[in-house]
Amino acid sequence: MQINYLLPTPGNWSIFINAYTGEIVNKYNKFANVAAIGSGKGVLGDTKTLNLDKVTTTKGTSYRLNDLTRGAVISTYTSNYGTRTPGTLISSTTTTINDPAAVDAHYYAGVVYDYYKAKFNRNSINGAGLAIKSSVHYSRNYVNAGWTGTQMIYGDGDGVNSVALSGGLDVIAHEITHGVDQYEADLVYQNQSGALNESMSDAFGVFVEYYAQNSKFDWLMGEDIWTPKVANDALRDISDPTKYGDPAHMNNYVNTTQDNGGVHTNSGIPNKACYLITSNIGVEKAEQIYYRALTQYMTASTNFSAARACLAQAATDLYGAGSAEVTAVHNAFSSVGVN
Ligand SMILES: [Ca+2]
Ligand SMILES: [Ca+2]
Ligand SMILES: [Zn+2]
Repeated sequence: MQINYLLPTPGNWSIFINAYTGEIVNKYNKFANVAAIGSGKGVLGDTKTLNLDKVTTTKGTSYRLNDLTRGAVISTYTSNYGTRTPGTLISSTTTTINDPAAVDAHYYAGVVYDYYKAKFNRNSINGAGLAIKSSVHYSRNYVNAGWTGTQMIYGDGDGVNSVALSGGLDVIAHEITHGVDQYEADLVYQNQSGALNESMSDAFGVFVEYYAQNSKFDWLMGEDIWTPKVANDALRDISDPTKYGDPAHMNNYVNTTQDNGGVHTNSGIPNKACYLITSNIGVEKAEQIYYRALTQYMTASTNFSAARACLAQAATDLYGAGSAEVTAVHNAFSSVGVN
């Protein structure tokens, strides 16, 4: 199974997910669970209200990271510093959840669910209420996050390069968008289609933060979790990919076999186009164009040039042929050398 990561991984290996599902037999399954409210501190120390469920058994009451309030159940597990997924559903004997990485993974998954529902009337990752599962404490000192094909995984970081990766809303939006992509265009995670896959995830990372964290809007990926001792940096800059060594024009396209053909590098080219389009017509039109292109026009093999055509067609559908929005798409791709 191919895992779509937030960051390049050393080498080019694909992880084969063990056939063992990690599902723990629910020893409470004779007992009904009901929705409950709790709270906990996130990775950056802020307190968040959490949707939990409550189960009472002969052994007592427990509150679990199962959000029953949305059109899809959102569940947050721990891999317990190993690599099994999903691992163990996180629970507490009180309504306080003392696990910052889990608090943010759970809360932000809800925010991203709400974004896709509010903006596009999409019910979860597959558009049909697919359960949203996340596993935190994946491996040890792990500086990455991923979409495994069925769920999200989040490392705790190493404390130097990053803190726990679920602390970034854009990171979680990025990973969930890999899931959305899988059920829509299903862009092959290699070369140009792979870089486009990465770019779509970065774009929705920006769009989701605009929706939910408007007062601290930015064009950066991962600024909240990256290098805790270094201020004002990030993993990537959508507005200026070259700031972190990524190309922003086809003249600088990187031909490599690393990182599935540089999917986290060459994403800078469509990222720059996304920045140019969005800064021209605004997030609220850009996100509609991007979503329509991803769900109606892009296919597994869409490359940068085809992406331009898909986005232009989506803009034509939404705003009319010859509209300023269509022109914005064409001008942006022309300026990054994609015709
Ligand atoms: Ca950001
Ligand atoms: Ca930093
Ligand atoms: Zn990714």
